Amino acid sequence: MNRHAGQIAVLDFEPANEEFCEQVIAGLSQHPRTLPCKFFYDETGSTFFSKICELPEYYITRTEMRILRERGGEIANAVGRGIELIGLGTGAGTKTRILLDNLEAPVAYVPVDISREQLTQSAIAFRKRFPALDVLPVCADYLQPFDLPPRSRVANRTVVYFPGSTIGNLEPEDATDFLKKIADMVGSSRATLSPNRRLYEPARRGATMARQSLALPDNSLCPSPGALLMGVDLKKSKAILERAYNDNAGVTAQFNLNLLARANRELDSDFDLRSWRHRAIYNEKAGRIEMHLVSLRQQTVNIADAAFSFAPGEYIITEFSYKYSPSEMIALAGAVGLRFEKIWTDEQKLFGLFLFTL
Ligand code: AVI
Repeated sequence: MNRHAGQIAVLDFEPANEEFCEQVIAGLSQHPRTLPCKFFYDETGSTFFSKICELPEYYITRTEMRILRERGGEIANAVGRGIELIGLGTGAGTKTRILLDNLEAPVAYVPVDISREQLTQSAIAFRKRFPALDVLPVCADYLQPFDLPPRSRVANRTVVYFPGSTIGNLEPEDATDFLKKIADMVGSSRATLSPNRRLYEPARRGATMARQSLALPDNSLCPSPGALLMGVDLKKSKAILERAYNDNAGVTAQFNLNLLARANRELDSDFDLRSWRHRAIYNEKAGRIEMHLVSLRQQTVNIADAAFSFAPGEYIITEFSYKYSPSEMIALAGAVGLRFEKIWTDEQKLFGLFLFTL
């Protein structure tokens, strides 16, 4: 469905409310209990996340932006001219704007994000700033199948930009599957003019079907192989990491607790927010930050027709944020056929921007 917001047509695959309810109940029925981190990003949660990105302790966003600013010319050279850029989870678009400022004659920008309000606002701003660019927003959970909007111009290459180390929020096996889907997506980019090509459904087959239905010979479109530009938080000391997820101002705690507040707003639930505490620890063995919500007392929470009892100290896992060394990430992407081209990092090696091609 296409929804028009002002002058912007948003291709709409926003998850329904039932999905939230089902996944909350399923996650709380497991042991250890979990809540999916993708539900952090309603309007309130997205605002908290924007604040997190500005915190002195949270170096991730700032460092990626600095790399983009300082190495933007080199990055633009490496990805090439006349590309179409598909941004996955690009949010307010601050980083993508720096990238696009550096790119030579990009033809289209397709931001894909779950937060409709932010997506629409940023699409309006991008149209103003880049009048020659086709800005084609898609509201979707990009981990699920979604269609790409029809593009009117042929690009030299399809490049996926996956910023912010969101790859770290997936379990390594899911990260591998997701990278495979991206590889399929950029690999099938020769059919780039095909409208409504469904992504992530046996993508190889999808690409073949698109070629057949358009009767396109191989190599007819998008002559360069696709590429992935991905921001990844690198492994570092426990102290730096735990500080980043336990900020002094308590914004990350508010962001975490908003998940329960959102359930109360949108589902028939009765979480008492004063009875839960935010906690973030670095699990060195697993190489991940774990965010928890810890129950401060014995309590029962009702959600729709279900009831869940929590003992004092019992916790809900709300997010994993995996950290990778460069070699670990190169191996992960290599396993699905993505060839490592280059990494740009800051001087402290906090963060890496990786370029992979097919
Ligand atoms: C979006 N994602 C990469 C963030 C992270 O660092 O894992 C989400 C976040 N959670 C707490 N602070 C930031």
